[in-house]
Amino acid sequence: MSHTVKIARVTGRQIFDSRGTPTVWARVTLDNGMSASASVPSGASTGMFEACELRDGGEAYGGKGVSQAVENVNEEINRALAGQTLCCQQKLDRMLLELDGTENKSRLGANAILAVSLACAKAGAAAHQMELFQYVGGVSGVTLPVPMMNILNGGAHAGNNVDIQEFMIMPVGASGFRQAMEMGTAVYARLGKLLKQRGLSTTVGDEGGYAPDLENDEQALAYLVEAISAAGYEPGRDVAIALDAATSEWVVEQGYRLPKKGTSLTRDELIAFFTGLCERYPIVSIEDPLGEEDFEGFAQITSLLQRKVQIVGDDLFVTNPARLTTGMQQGSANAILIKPNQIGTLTETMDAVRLARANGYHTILSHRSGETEDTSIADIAVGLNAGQIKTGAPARTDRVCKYNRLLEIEDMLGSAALYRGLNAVSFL
Ligand code: 2PG
Ligand code: MG
Repeated sequence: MSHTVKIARVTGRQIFDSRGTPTVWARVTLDNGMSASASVPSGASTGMFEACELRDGGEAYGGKGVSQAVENVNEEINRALAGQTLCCQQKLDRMLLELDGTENKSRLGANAILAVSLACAKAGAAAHQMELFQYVGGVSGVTLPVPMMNILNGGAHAGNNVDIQEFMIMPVGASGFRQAMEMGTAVYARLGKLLKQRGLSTTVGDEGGYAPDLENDEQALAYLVEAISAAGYEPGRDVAIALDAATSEWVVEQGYRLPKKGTSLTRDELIAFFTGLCERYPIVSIEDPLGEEDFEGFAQITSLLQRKVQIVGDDLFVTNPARLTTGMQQGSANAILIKPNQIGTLTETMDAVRLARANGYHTILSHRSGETEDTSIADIAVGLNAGQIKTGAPARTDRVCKYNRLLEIEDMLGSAALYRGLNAVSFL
């Protein structure tokens, strides 16, 4: 019986993410000889309220080495978990939290803790001869997420002159995930052709989307609409648009300043800018339209747009149930981005999803701009019926591996698989 299976040891290693930056990998080996590994991603536009990513500092790797975090896995965490029964993810995660003992996981590192937490879940799934999505969600985890595919990159993820970080497409009119991929890849290819025809760059940013210099940010939206139509789809009905403005990167003392263009805006002007874009383009979702401390501004834009547009808190909530509670009390946003490494354990990630859903907020599982080959977020999205996933362009293996895993899960679920299309995003 698998509940008698025990953890034999936990090992860690420094590996590299998709930007060539060190990150943490961990393996959990069981006393029956089975094992599972996981690795953690890393952000560039990191929220100030995220759990602590422990980095070495100093000269090596530009200060970004993770040898201390890896040592914590190999030493303290290994000592604490070796011999533990692999019975309950919540119990193992609580042990990790207590062992760390800090508010933001700064002693052992959220990168060390999450790698072990996810490896425990994968080992648990393997010991029960289950897929990870089934282990996470049981028989109720059957919803394939609507992908948000970031096909034009700007902000901190690209060297171009575009300030908005992510211009994404959502194949809301697809009947299932496989068709969503067919639609998304067709639009991505069309956009590449269009940019080439206009003499614009088709090099890509950190998440695999094109990163051309443009006359202004709005032009990106016009290109997306043109690419959607050119691929044979109706903008808004078949394929809609989502933005991540990541405006925490724009915050200055007096309001906001677009880092690349140098334009200054007040909060009201920023809100007017986004509501204007929503009138002119088929936008169904905007993430971080205001800064990470501006619960009030978030509440204002939410009340203006909430019937039509999903307002997503990423840096605002940082997958943290306490910050989400503050937001819910004030009516800030109506959706939450869920990034396991912002909070640091699988259990707390699941808590955030549950709290959001119980209060009518939409949930979007998300990658980071620095990624690895780990596909856990695909399984978590299905297991928890999150409804949406954001994991980059349908290009570059660090992004596509998540989409490919979802294709595999859709096949495994067969006729049980659900895809909610526009219902996953809308509030009508
Ligand atoms: C975001 C993420 C992922 P980063 O802002 O939503 O796209 O970026 O990982 O750089 O924080
Ligand atoms: Mg974001």
